[in-house]
Amino acid sequence: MKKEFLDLGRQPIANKFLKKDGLEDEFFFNLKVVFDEETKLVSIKDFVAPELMFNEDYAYNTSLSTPMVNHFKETAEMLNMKFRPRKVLEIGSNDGPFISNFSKVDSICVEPCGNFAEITNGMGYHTYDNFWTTDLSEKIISEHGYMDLIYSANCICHIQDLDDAFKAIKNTLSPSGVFVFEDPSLLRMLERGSYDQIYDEHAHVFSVTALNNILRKNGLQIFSVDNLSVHGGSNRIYTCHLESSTIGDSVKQNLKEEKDFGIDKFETYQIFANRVEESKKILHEKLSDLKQKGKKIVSIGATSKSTTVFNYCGIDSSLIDCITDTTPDKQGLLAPGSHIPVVDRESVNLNDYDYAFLGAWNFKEVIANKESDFVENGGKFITHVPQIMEFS
Ligand code: JHZ
Repeated sequence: MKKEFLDLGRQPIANKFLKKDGLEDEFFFNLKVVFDEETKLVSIKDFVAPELMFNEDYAYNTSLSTPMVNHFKETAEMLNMKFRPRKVLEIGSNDGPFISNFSKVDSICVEPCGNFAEITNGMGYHTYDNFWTTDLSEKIISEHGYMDLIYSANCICHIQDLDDAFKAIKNTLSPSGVFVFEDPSLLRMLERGSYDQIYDEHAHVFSVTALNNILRKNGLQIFSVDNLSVHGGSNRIYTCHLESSTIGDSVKQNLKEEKDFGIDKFETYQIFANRVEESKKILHEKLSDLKQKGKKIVSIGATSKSTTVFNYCGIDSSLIDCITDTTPDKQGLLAPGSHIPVVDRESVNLNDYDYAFLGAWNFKEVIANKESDFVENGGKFITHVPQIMEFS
């Protein structure tokens, strides 16, 4: 049975940045979150139609993020060394920072956002401009054969029907093949109070516990887990066909850590929900108070996560003047729901502001280092993770 524990209110499409004249038909939905007592999976209660989120207007370019490009290069090198795969498939390849480390002859991509599928096709990687399903997996097997490595980053948690996705992966994997994927960690979200990991695209936030249950049901087993710092705390999950590898200590350790935290208990989620409501109250009060004192506030990073925060906490351009973002496709547009203007970082003198809210809190160190001049001039950062606080 699925039990609701959190209501994040009326939310827009998190990555759909808007033109001033495109506000009337903005799509909204109710973002409620449920816990499945049987599988222990945490999911959005009412999914948004995938075509509304993942299409040719998708605005998140991985290659514009140097830390993430480095992360994917290192990941590709490590997987190459460990598994020496010949045939490689990436699901959700975005603009190609991972697949570009593999051979064009033996590697293929699946990417439903047309703008990105065009890029990796242009780079020479056969890219299917489709959602990942069992139907597509059959087509891929007939055209390319079985895969030795299937990799996916920040994409499997976007897939609403996990049973179908995992069945399709099992079908496509060669007998000794591995399926490796990484997504934000539910445990880290619960520990850090980072409720903004929940938005339309994240149909689920994964624990190792829930994945272990669902993968097994679909003929796959987890044999290793890496805990990563990217995206505010993620897990890299290594899987293979059932019984085809021994289960490593990292799996047992992660399952134990999650059990000790109470990840399998509904009460844990009720406590989290209370913390989230408190965070909303404090953040809104803090920003309102600063504004009343005549302070100017900017936000850094027009992230999907900040869409959740601003819409849940009722934060708009009366509190935050603008959001700076390095992504050209977001600049000159209005942030989803809050309609705060998104501007190029280069067009803003940060020293004109007293406070900078970290929409991209997961890049806290990178941003603090880059913006040391702001701090030297008396500027302060505000973050809501792990609790509402100022720092400089
Ligand atoms: P970032 C994305 O979420 C979307 P987001 C996606 N759905 C997903 O699953 C998660 O990642 C994992 C900008 N920036 O990576 C660049 C600056 O402006 O936290 C990006 O627009 N200045 C695939 O959107 C944004 O911030 C900087 O100095 O929450 C970061 O977005 C830096 C470092 C970044 O992901």
